[in-house]
Amino acid sequence: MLDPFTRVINVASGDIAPDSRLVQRRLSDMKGAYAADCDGAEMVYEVFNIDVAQTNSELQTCTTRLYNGRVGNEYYMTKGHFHEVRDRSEVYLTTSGHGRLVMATEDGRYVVEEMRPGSMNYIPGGWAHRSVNVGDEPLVFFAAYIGDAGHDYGTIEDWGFPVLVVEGASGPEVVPNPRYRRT
Ligand code: S6P
Ligand code: ZN
Repeated sequence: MLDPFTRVINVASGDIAPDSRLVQRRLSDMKGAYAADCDGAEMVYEVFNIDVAQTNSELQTCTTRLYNGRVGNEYYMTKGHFHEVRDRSEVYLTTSGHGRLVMATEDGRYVVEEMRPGSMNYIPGGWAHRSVNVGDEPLVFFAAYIGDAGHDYGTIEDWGFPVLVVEGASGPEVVPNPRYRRT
């Protein structure tokens, strides 16, 4: 049995003290995610994980710091994934910045929700999810999900999401993804 514990989250930066496991995604890790080519060492996002046993009796928790920027007209975003165990749900709480949460089912339905400080986004089982930073500062959010969920990145790498969030003439626009399921 796990002993209770406490961590302190910097809600502005997403940093977790005293310790966490850091995953970093740079432009070079995002090849194929955008319509335009991307490469290089520039950081796109960082995930600070609090590791517990990956069982359905525990909750995995983490923060994500998604930087602001664009590749072509597409905003910086996370890779996005289904949970490997498809029916595992998740909640996000945004603590800083401004984003969109793109969610999609395997049969092509999609929902796009706002992410602002204080927004709690509930991601039901079966919905793939990707966060997009549409603001001009880092987007920071806390996530909690069922411990044995796992991550299926391959399906999204193959299919993409049904819609993209792009910079339009007067701000962010949600447009159909011309590459959806064309692999
Ligand atoms: C985990 C949760 C988030 C993401 C993180 C990075 O289930 O949805 O912590 O892992 O925002 O996104 P991605 O798609 O690279 O895992
Ligand atoms: Zn997830």
